[in-house]
Amino acid sequence: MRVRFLKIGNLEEAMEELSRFGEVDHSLSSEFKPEKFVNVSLKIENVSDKISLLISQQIAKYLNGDVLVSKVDESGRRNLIISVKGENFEHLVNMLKSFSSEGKLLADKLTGAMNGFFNDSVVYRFGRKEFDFSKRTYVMGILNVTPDSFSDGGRYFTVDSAVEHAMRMVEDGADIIDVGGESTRPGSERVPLEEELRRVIPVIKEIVKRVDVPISIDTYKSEVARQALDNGAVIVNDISGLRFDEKMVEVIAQYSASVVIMHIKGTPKTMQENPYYDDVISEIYGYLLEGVERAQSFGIKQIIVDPGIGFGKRLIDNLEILRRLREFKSLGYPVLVGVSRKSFIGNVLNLPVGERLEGTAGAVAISVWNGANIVRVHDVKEMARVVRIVDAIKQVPIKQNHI
Ligand code: 7PM
Repeated sequence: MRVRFLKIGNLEEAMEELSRFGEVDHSLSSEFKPEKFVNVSLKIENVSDKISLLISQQIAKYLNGDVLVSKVDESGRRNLIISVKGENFEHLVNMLKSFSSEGKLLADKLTGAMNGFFNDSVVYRFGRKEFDFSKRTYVMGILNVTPDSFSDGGRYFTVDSAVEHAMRMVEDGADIIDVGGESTRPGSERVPLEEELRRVIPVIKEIVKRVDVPISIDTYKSEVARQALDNGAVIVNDISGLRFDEKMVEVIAQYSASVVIMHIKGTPKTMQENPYYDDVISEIYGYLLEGVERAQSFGIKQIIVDPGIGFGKRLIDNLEILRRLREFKSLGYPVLVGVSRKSFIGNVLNLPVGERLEGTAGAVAISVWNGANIVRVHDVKEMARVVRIVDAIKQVPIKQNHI
């Protein structure tokens, strides 16, 4: 006799396990359905009393699952945690759909969250290149064009050497080049607009001629974004998640560009002064959702979300975000993560920035394992290898040899 726990996280894994089970004795078994071996647990926040009651009753009576319902808050809303079998999740969604307009809205959100969490069925087009996030994880190479850049000591701030570095990163496996002219290091002062433009625009002009990967501009200033997009950049990487400059969202929409919406608590100058969260994942999730809705309302299609490692977070927050990264996939958009050489790695290993390659590799591996679609890194050659081995272990693309 032997006993072994099975780790079945999704339908593919359930199908694979059942396919090697051999012949089933149907007279003694439940109905043969792989969905039954996958459990879905999720949190539903801020729903009406009516919907809460409906879900609670349905789960208790028909769906053979579990449900936790909070007391109503001041505005008459409740939070729920539900846990149901895969197949019953579908029943719940269908039941909600036909209940009311609020039910239909929730049903759509549940379906979206389900798809985001369990698959990566998103394909984006950046310039001439197609990014199929179900196929593999992509690498964004960091090009700092700041004289005080902490990680390359300002070695790459002349146009020529910046371009050379960009080309080298592409050779090493970068799928995107992220150009930034303002250090957002904790405590750093803002760079004047003219200075930021002087740093990034000549570099962007030159690298779009020389490399064929998409260029993103790392800025929270709409004028920098506008000129970068005008000169060939196609993605705006906004560390403020569209909040520091109210014109940013319009500019991105105007150029039909893509956007990275990142979470930050506070501003780069103040963010590490005593950050605190009651519920770090929930707070970041809410912030990103607001940014996503803002972008959507302006017609922006290609949205990427990023929890913003190190931007107003304590060590334990950064570690929890990486451990629970997959939760952000319920937003339904590709997830980007930037862990490269960051101080949380220095804090764990007690090592200076020049000694964080292995720590970065570990954090990148965990990010990819937990669902990151793009990793933003300095050490492209090494991290592209890390990404490839983790993708292989994850079976991305999924092995299609069962059933
Ligand atoms: C000094 C300190 C310079 C820290 C630069 C940094 C992210 C980002 C940065 C990120 C996205 C760095 C950071 N980090 N954009 N820009 N996500 N989307 O380590 O994590 O490069 S700046």
